[in-house]
Amino acid sequence: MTIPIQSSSAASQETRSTCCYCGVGCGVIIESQAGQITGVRGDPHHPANHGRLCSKGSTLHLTAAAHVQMQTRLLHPLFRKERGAALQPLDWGTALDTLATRLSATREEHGPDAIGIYVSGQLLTEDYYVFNKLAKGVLGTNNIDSNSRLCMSSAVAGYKSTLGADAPPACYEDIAHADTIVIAGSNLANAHPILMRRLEDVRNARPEQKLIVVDPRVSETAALADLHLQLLPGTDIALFNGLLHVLLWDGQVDTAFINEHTEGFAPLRERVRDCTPRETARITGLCQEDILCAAKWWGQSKSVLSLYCQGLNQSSSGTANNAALINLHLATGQIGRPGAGPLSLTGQPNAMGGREVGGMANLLSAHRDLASAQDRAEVAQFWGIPQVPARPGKTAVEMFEAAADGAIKLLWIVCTNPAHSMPNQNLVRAALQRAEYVVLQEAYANTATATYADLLLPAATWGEKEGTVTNSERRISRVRAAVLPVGQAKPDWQIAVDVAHRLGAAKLMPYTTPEQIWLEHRNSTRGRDLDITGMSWPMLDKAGPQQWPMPNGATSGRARLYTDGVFATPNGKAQFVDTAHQGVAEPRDARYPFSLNTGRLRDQWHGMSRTGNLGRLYGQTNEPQVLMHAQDMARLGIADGQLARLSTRRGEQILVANASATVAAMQVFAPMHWDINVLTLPTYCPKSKQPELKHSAVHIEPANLSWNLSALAWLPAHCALSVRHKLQELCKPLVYASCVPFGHEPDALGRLGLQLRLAHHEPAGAEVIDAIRTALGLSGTGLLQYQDRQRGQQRVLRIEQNHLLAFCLSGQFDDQEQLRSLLLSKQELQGNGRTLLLPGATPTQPRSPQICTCLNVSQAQIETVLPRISGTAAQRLAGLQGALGCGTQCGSCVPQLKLLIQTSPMAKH
Ligand SMILES: Nc1nc2c(c(=O)[nH]1)N[C@H]1C(S)=C(S)[C@@H](COP(=O)(O)OP(=O)(O)OC[C@H]3O[C@@H](n4cnc5c(=O)[nH]c(N)nc54)[C@H](O)[C@@H]3O)O[C@H]1N2
Ligand SMILES: Nc1nc2c(c(=O)[nH]1)N[C@H]1C(S)=C(S)[C@@H](COP(=O)(O)OP(=O)(O)OC[C@H]3O[C@@H](n4cnc5c(=O)[nH]c(N)nc54)[C@H](O)[C@@H]3O)O[C@H]1N2
Ligand code: SF4
Ligand SMILES: [Mo]
Repeated sequence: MTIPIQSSSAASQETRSTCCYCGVGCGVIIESQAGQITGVRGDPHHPANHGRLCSKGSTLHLTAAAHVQMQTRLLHPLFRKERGAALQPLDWGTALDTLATRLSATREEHGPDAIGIYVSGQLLTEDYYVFNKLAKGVLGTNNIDSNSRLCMSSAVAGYKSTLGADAPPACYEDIAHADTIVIAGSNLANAHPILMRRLEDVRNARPEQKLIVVDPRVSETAALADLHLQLLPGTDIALFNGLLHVLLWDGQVDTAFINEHTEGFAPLRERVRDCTPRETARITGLCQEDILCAAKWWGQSKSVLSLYCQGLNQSSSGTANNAALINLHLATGQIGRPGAGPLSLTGQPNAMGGREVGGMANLLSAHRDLASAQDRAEVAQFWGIPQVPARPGKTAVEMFEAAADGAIKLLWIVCTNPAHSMPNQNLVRAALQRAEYVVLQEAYANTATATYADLLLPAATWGEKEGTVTNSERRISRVRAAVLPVGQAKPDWQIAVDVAHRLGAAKLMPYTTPEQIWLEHRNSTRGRDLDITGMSWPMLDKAGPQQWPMPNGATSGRARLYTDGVFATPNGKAQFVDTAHQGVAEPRDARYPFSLNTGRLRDQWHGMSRTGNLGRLYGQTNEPQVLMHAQDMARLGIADGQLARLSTRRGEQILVANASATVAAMQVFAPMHWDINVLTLPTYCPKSKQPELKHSAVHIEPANLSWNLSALAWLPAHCALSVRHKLQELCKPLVYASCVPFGHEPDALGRLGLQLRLAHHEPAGAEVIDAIRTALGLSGTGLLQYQDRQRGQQRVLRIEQNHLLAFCLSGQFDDQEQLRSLLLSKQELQGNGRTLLLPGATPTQPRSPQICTCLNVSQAQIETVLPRISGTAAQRLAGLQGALGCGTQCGSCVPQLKLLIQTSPMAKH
């Protein structure tokens, strides 16, 4: 089947590409007109999504709207004369010369290992390939690591230590074939929504399929499980070993498979001898019946598929967590067949591609190992250089530790935001400050890391770049440019090549197109487990995405690996790993009695540089938040929505506390999209060096801040995001400051909303408050104002044509809800609005979270309609969809709709 790559009519053009968010790797069709992206829809021919997109993918074009780009993108190179000085523009030639000179000087003075390059699983394979070659082949250092260290390195180490190669053996189709699906430490509903849609389809078609979810939290995914194993944090190995114990006891292991295709079972069998259901229940906090039930379903199913992600990976025993789950598959022969296997979900769109080209401190091209002299020699020969350095490179956490110690002098950060996403931020920020030269290659202008950069290089991004990515099921898709990069932005590979040329390495980097880079990468895979010598660039263009391996002569890629029972180890046998329960690195104690878990929201992406520019993507959660058990909040005297102070051994942060039945007592959950990594722990798994971002011990108390400010305003969309940035900078010194957009922008009047909430120990200075009011259109004439010195309150409103346009309350108040809902609803005011100035005006309902992003349907609306809809859960869902339209567009909110249906009774007649 030939799929047109690009089609155009006189007015508009369509370009096939790939979504730049998660590792599902959905195909998109980008619509553009006159060099501007105007729309996006799912590619019906793409095998990952068959035309569907989630709430993030389906709003990609809005993030590329001209007014958003102009206010948020990095448009040309910038530099700082000295630390703390303002950024100034410079031309590309000077920027590249400066960087090349700095690199050479650092290498000369301190040796190549004084340079650290920190890259990202969001780079395309070709970008990644060039950066890896630049570090290891040109600069002569292995100090190149990736944010994949925070994400997939435990999965890599888990696969290699058991199956022999870093290759997920199953594929998405297996979701449809499996009799039992085990989702462990993955919140599929939020983090891989289109796979969740596939799973929902299967559950509708085959209700007998069993779903087990292993998660300490009632995540959106766990809530839909047939069996939710709500274990204590960090006890997965105990659970998996306990399941193996029961399977052995019940004679449900596959002895023939173990004998023929594996090694190392005896010590593991010995290990799990004591892992009785009772002991397992004691460690995991689960009840024995649930453990026995899970073992029964696993043992009696023809096919078991497991899907897993950061709940297993981000752990000080991350590699062992992965191996313990893979052990179960090997012991029961649940691998290499349709519907069976351990399928690690990749987080970022191209974490897989990065692993393929060896873009980490311990890896080399085409799944080679830096520790192996033979692999190093092969790569050196392939590149035509005398040698690849043997000294191990520094992994992410080690790299920032070395910069904080002064050993690494120059940091080149590409397509990641370490001042947000690395654990133990106080150390990371000290490292960025101490490093002599920090280069940030970014698509967006205002990320947390930009504050520390001496040189900012503007990168082209989604919609503007050409290359390839590989998704979670080993499928390589083309990424295509629909428009030219904004401003002076350049593709990442191009920037690396330009610098290499200035370092005298033009011969090693002769590339002028991504295709040339991909061809070199392809050749490096010849004879390796990920051999793609049977693919070609025109084939990817004509026949669409392909799975690896696909060696020369093959007519298609392989959907499943190890179907013949031969594994990627030297003797072809898979290895059991003797995994022992270790628990979390920082257990709770009397001083830090809560366990802090972190993870993802459905509509936001990491540091929010892209998703955070759309008002509609804050509909679900619009403030830096921590979810707590209601009883814990009551005991600590924290009311719902109040600010709480969280502190760990490393730092403290103020967050809005919200009561939630999804977290167990003494456990709390904070979305990773806000600045919470001042709290988290850098301790890492000794094998994978992946840090334990999911668990730290935390103390919580009411924040008790006496001064507050709450402001909302409708602003012209062409300036609202710039105002937001200005406010964020202005309010940085305050202990709590949050400023986010709201609304389906731009509205009919071309406006976007901004919401500001501040809190501090003492009143902010008059000049700060004046600046805030000016930025929000609350200065000058035509305002309504009220000051109550006694109660320390100030209220300012702007009303135009009988509509509330903006308000700001400061001091002590607790009655902003009425103003809020008036402003959000754009209702016409009765009278002149003066009554709105009075404190304690009529209380109204608090804000109801938005559930459906596409159609802007709130939880309150759903809860009003639901009691009137009767029938089975499926009928009520259909009724709800019919009544309000929610969940009928991208479907990302369907898991939440199901939850609301579960908890909402039908009206009695
Ligand atoms: N919307 C959205 N989607 C994304 C991303 C995003 O930023 N936003 N990021 C992408 C990336 S890079 C990644 S890596 C993936 C991450 O995808 P996931 O790993 O699915 O997402 P998380 O929310 O980080 O964590 C998953 C779950 O692990 C659970 N967990 C915590 N501790 C434990 C434990 O000890 N054991 C077990 N079994 N579970 C535990 C958490 O409660 C959480 O529900 O998402 C990708 N998709
Ligand atoms: N507490 C806690 N912390 C975590 C996690 C957690 O679960 N809990 N998860 C960890 C995980 S799994 C991950 S993957 C990391 C993610 O952490 P980061 O990598 O820091 O996350 P992003 O915000 O996606 O950063 C990518 C940056 O690249 C920029 N960008 C986008 N496109 C391009 C491009 O084409 N070129 C260039 N040069 N730049 C571009 C974006 O603007 C963005 O700022 O966070 C980790 N941190
Ligand atoms: S599931 Fe959503 S975020 Fe992930 S690739 Fe598909 S559309 Fe993009
Ligand atoms: Mo990730």
